[in-house]
Amino acid sequence: MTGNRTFTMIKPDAVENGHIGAILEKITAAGFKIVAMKYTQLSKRGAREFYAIHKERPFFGELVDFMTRGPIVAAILEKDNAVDDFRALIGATNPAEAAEGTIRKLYATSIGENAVHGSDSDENAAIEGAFHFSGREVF
Ligand code: FUP
Repeated sequence: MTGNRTFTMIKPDAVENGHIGAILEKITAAGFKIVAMKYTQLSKRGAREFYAIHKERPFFGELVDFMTRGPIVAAILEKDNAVDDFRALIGATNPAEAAEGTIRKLYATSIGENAVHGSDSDENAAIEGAFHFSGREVF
């Protein structure tokens, strides 16, 4: 069974470059409803926890530095088949490999600074949503 919610972040590069509005427009035009949303900034500790699955990877330090260097928009989105449909909307991790029209193709600059996050499973969507929206009935 596939769930109907996913979690996203508009990352510091896209916020710095003024793409919040355009990215939210793409998201809502694709049929996602915004269930919860906030403009916030990750602490180093928070970023290390959020990306703990990558802690042994060579890019981990850069990833934490990048994700904490400025504000982000965190949101929970709702749509049928949310996780897979949102991954399709954002495109491949590396924008050079992302399909035309995807958010990363349009707004990401590199594999490290790739504009948006999208959960990769229903289980992670619930964990990541709860990380940012603790205390709310979002899943
Ligand atoms: P995705 O699920 O598409 O966000 O990609 P991953 O979970 O594989 O990677 C999470 C984040 O780690 C990426 F958004 C950016 C960063 N990353 C790098 O900086 N270099 C890499 O080679 C792979 C990922």
